[in-house]
Amino acid sequence: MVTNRTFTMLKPDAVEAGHIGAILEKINGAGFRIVSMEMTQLSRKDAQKFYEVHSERPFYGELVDYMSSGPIVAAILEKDNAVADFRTLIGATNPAEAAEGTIRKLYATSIAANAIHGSDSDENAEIEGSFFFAKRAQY
Ligand code: RTP
Ligand code: MG
Repeated sequence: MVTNRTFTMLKPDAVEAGHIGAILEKINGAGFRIVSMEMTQLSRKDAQKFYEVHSERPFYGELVDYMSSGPIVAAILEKDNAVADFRTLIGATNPAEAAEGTIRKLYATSIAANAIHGSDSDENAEIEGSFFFAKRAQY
């Protein structure tokens, strides 16, 4: 049985709206094990680095402002087929297009303030998890 990992962040809108508990229940209920977790706030520099891949996109400035605007919850999650299954659980980037029952359909307010991040590949899951948790133990 292959077990692997993905990385998530509950974004500032979801934390501010008090949805941490409900979202973590959805994540656990879908069979993900929380391996590491931290509530913190990104500096502008952290947000720029985390989303560097989007630095040429028109929404980059808005994304950096938003992601550094308040506390977030970062976590490493473990499950078979973690990356793909987690992307299914969170739903489409734009909540207006997200499937019923997905975290973004339930909790996102806009394409920018879309409640939650999920890694898009095994390679990025590793890079993003290390960005937050490299210096500490991963259980
Ligand atoms: P994420 O990386 O956060 O999991 O989201 P994603 O893969 O579904 O979407 P991606 O294309 O990687 O975009 C990253 C984040 O940028 C914001 N965004 N804003 N205003 C816009 O048109 C726009 N497009 C994307 C969203 O917060 C998106 O999650
Ligand atoms: Mg992405």
